[in-house]
Amino acid sequence: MIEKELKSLGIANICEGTSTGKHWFSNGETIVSTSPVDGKNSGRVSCTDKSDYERLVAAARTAKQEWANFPAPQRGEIVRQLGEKLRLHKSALGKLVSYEMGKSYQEGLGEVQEMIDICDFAVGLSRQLYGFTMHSERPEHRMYEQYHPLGIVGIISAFNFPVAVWAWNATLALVCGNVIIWKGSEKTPLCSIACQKILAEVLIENSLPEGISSICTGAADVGRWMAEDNRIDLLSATGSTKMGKQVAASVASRLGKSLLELGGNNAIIVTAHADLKMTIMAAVFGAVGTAGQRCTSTRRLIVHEDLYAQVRDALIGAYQQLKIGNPLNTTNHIGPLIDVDAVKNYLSALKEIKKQGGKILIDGEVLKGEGYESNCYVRPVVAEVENHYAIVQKETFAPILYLIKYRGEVSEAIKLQNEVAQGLSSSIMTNNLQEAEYFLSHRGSDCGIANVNIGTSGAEIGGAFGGEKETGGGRESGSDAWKAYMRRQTNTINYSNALPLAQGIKFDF
Ligand code: UN1
Repeated sequence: MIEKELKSLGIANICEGTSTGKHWFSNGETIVSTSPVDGKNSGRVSCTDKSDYERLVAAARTAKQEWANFPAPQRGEIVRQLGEKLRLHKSALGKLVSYEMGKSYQEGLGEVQEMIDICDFAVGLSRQLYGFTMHSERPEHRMYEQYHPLGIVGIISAFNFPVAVWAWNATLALVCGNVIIWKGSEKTPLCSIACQKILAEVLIENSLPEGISSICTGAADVGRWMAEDNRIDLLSATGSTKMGKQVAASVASRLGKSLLELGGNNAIIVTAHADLKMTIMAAVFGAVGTAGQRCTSTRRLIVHEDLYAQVRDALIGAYQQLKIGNPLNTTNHIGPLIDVDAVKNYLSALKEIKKQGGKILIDGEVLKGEGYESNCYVRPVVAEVENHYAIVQKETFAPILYLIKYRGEVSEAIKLQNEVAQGLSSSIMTNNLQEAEYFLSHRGSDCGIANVNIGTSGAEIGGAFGGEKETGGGRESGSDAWKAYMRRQTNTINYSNALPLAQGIKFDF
């Protein structure tokens, strides 16, 4: 199915396990990557064992000085070349993402586009790693701050964005002068290998040490080695809240730095002043796009009672038109879940909704028959629920949309929206200025992302991406998220012949 793409990405032989020599290859046990699209094997990849891990950390340590010595704009030039290669490989990599992960080909291409965009962003940033200057309280003194590379940045990413989240972290970390070690998801190892191969080629072409970028493959063990390793100066982890809590505890116990981007429980508030057509578009894409497996997926729709019946009926109508099937076929809207374990979670959530008193409007099922042989295709669900149900409070990584009714003012809807443990993305659909501004004010959404008249998913790379509460508090991607990848230093320089002390203290002897 993707032989041609693996060849054009130059990783066909690697995925058959016939690789030779390079330091980022591993010798541990073999995992087989199974595509949720057709249930077939797409390649075999060997996991990183402890001695491989030590080898690649050693390679990173050797490379880090040379890379940090390289001026930042020249580091930007390397990232520019990475962006150029990604442009060349966009369709092959997009198709690999779609086949290995199961998202639609359009979304696979979109993910690669995000990588290209963040490369462009990082190239510009490489000339803008600015610090402030301050006026000193002492005469003939100067104060300023500057940012230095941290050293080694570890990246842990999830299956749902198998290439873009790496790029957000990798490109910023690199222009900031760090070397990187990446543990991608063990569910999408070919995507990780493809990215590593593309970047390694750029490094080789520029006679730079390959230890600037390494990957390790494997499950929780490998993540644990990284979290416990004080040679990793920053660990940026994207994934479940459960994983994040383990990483946070482990990194904190060595007083290390972590950057966490974890689960969401994202809501769209639909007020009585919402545009119905836009609302339905935003809600349906947010809930079923990537089969509900984005951390920004819309999980809850909090609708004003005046519009409730209309929204419910329009949603049911829209869901009936959705086509579920092979994501490489662009006429389908929804592809498979990542694997049969994800299907199990979906089925148990469905059971819980019913048990806890939810009313199912569009029932779910696992699809059988031709085209659904992988057993990973499910029908998206819509259910009427109450916000406080335990199942609604949980992030279920599946296309399940909860419909919740509110009465009265927008503050009532915001209260419901904020009454969950997670705080990633949120949005309000309204043409009423007061409602929109209230939602964006400090009394409004408590999330890291708050949108007006667009949905909860599909964030652009230019903004800082991340959220509050159990989402972990970290920010990746745009704005000044780069600061997390550097260490800040405050410098005070005395160019007088005296030594006045700060705060007017006298110390004569
Ligand atoms: C994620 O789901 O981990 O907002 C990241 C979006 C994407 C990023 C999602 N640009 O949907």
